[in-house]
Amino acid sequence: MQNVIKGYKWFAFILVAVIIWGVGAPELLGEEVREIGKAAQERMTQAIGEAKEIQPEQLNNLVAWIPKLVILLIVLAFVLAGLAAKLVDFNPFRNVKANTVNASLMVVFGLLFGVLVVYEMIYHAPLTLPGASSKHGREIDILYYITLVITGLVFVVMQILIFTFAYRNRYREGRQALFYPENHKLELLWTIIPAVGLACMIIPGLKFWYDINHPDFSKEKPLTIEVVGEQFQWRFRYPGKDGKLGRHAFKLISDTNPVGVDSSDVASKDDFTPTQKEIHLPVNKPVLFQIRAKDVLHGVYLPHFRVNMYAVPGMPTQFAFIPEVTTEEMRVRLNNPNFNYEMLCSQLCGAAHYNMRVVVVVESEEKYKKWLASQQPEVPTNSITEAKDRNNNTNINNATQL
Ligand SMILES: [Cu+2]
Repeated sequence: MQNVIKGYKWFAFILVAVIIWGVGAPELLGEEVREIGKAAQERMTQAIGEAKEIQPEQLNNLVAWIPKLVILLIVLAFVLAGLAAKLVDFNPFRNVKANTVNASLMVVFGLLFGVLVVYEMIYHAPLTLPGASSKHGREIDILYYITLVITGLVFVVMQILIFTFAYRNRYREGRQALFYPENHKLELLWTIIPAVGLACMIIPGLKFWYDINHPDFSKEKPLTIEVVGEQFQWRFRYPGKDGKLGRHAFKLISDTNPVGVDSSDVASKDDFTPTQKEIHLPVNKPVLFQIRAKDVLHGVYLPHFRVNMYAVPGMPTQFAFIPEVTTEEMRVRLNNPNFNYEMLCSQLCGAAHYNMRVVVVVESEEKYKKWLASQQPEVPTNSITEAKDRNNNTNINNATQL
């Protein structure tokens, strides 16, 4: 009782202090604060004027506020009831065993949580990616399922143990915790079991990742495509009939030569950039993306093929893969006539990051050849020699491959 009154005294003191500060502070702080205060007052008067003519949508906004107000009122009611109960020294929970109630609630929470996990896995399953459409992608899917099974098992077992122990070992009078300093068998167990689990995930991961990064091109030469990321689009360069991409140098980059192609290299003469915002790939042929970036970090991301590789300014990267399912086959498989493979940027590279989306068409050899025939080679106007003259820069050759 005494404490409650004491608390109110403090509350009254703070309230008075705030009022005095609110009234007095502008005087103390001077002209500037008075100006701000005046502007705020004007805005408020204006807002009140506008609020007088309530439009239907504003009425809807007001209606949307009702649940929040109700919640606020309930909270206030609880606070007031709590204060009142304290004042008259009334406690309805006096005879309730709080530890037992909390332990039981913990079990209820655990069960609800479990139901929610299962529901979530079923409800959002259709939003996950379909099976991989590339050779190495199927290996990545295997890794994914190994990890999912191991971590899933650990998750379920651990949750059951956590909630069971929270209930079983709740506080009860007269029971004391057991002092149990060491048990070598137990320590061995909880070291070896996680180690085996981790090894099952990491060893195949190392093997698959090595294979992905060391593709075997001895049997078949890959189709090499240059991918250049910039804010905010991807630029592609296909080799022409010679199958070779011409040299490039970042110092050659200009308005008319956006990826810095060296036109003095014969191999660059027949290179082309796809005319539409889509790239075409032949099915079952190895493709090698040679990746670079002009400005910031981007990420070459083709989720259906399980391809994801950084595009880093000043550091060329690459990714090789074999698309195995054509767009047409995928449309039938997913029963979705509008399905398209797509390539995205996996790094939040700036305001128009979303713009870095390109349709990827995987098609049969014949269709791919037809598409190739429809593309025009484009030769940029400047070459290394011209740039040398222009910049009078002798180091330009050193920069050729960056
Ligand atoms: Cu980007």
